[in-house]
Amino acid sequence: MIGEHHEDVIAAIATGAGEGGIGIVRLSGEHVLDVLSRVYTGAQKPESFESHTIHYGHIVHPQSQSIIDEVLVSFMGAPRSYTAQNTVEINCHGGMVVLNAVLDAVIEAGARLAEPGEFTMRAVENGRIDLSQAEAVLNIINAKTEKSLRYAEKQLAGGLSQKYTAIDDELIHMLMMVDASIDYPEYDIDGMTENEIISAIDRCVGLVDDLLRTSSTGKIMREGISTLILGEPNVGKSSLFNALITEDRALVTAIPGTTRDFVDTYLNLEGIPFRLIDTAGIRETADVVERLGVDRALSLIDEAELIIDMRDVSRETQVNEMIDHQLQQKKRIIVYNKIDLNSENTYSDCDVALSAKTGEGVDELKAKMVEAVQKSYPMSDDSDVVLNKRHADALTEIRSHLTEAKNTLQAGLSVDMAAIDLNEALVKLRAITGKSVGEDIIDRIFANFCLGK
Ligand SMILES: Nc1nc2c(ncn2[C@@H]2O[C@H](COP(=O)(O)OP(=O)(O)OP(=O)(O)O)[C@@H](O)[C@H]2O)c(=O)[nH]1
Ligand SMILES: [Mg+2]
Repeated sequence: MIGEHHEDVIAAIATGAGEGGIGIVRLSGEHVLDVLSRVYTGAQKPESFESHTIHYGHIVHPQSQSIIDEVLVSFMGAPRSYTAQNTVEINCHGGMVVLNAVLDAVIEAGARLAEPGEFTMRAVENGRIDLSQAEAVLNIINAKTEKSLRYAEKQLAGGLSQKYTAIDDELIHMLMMVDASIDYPEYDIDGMTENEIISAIDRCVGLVDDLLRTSSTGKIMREGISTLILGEPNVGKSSLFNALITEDRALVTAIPGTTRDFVDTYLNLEGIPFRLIDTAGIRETADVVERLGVDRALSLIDEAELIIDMRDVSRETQVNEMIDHQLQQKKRIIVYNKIDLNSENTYSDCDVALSAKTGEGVDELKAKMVEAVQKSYPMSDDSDVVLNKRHADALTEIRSHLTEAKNTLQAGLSVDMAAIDLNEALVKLRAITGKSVGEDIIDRIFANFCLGK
């Protein structure tokens, strides 16, 4: 179990792998300055460093005292640091060889290599942040757009934690009422307490629902809106894909059936991440490879959140009954392509008429894509959004325990039985915030962290 040896000084390379101007080796633990003093030479001895100061010097080998690198060392004293413990950051030159040499030196000087996520875990264990805020650190690192970043930053600042605390308070209050009515049934005049509990449950379900509504936005911020470009062969799907991402990624030729396997990439439109997928043109075909591509395209329809249904204005579109029915259930933008071939015409029976070749109408399509998403997902900048699937799953379970407790009370069954469900709801909620949370959950979360975080 990580985090057991809380007094250890832990160390890791905190910056990304590869070359950079600067690389950082981070250390945390009560006796971090002792470790540093064995590998650092400079004008001032580490023992006398004041908190939140930076020092110029050299990292040297702890035995031979030979110089490893010229560095800037910053010291953040407890509790005003990332981990809320004494923390040192060694700013070295940014190559992997030098960073590894500095890391080896501090480990020889008494530090221990940190487990993935151990720095953030110490911040949780020291009560500086809760578990949902720790996950926000990962959300920040993985943010796909500036909008997802903003939601993650709000989560780190404790916006969601406050909402969870409000639900926690309600649940504790209910459990106290339940306990009271079990211990002193004589005070329950005409089911007063039960009614009170039922209305508290309703209030609590309201709070949970408010959060659950944001989780669909969270999902798309996490995974992107899966957007399928679909149509017959040769209508210009790959050309549109390339025009949208302004890059020549997908193969384009005049030969129908060019795209086989799907091609996908992320596209950021006004802070909304779209996972754009170019697919094989849909048609009956004897070609085995092309048919696999067509099957794959069809199998993606179910999962897609948005379909760009593409047609070619220079020829008749064959309506494919089977897909057409499937597509009608979906959010769909009907696009006519190649308007440059037929410039006199006006097109009223589609959502956007464009030319992937000249770029005319492509911006209009982008606006339609954004509009389609904004209609279905709340995206105000100042709302707290449940980004993590783990939270959304727990909230769903909390909701069903609350409903179960209410049903029990309304059916006139024993209050003890309702108490079991309310307790379960509290356990699930605490698993989100990490208050007395099972260690297995903590391990799973921190295993996704990288070293040095
Ligand atoms: N004139 C004109 N030609 C276009 C336009 N868009 C695509 N084309 C041409 O249409 C042909 C097919 O384009 P692709 O983008 O490969 O079409 P696709 O739908 O991906 O085709 P498959 O992968 O075979 O299903 C190519 O010769 C393109 O240059 C357009 O807006 N105007
Ligand atoms: Mg193609």
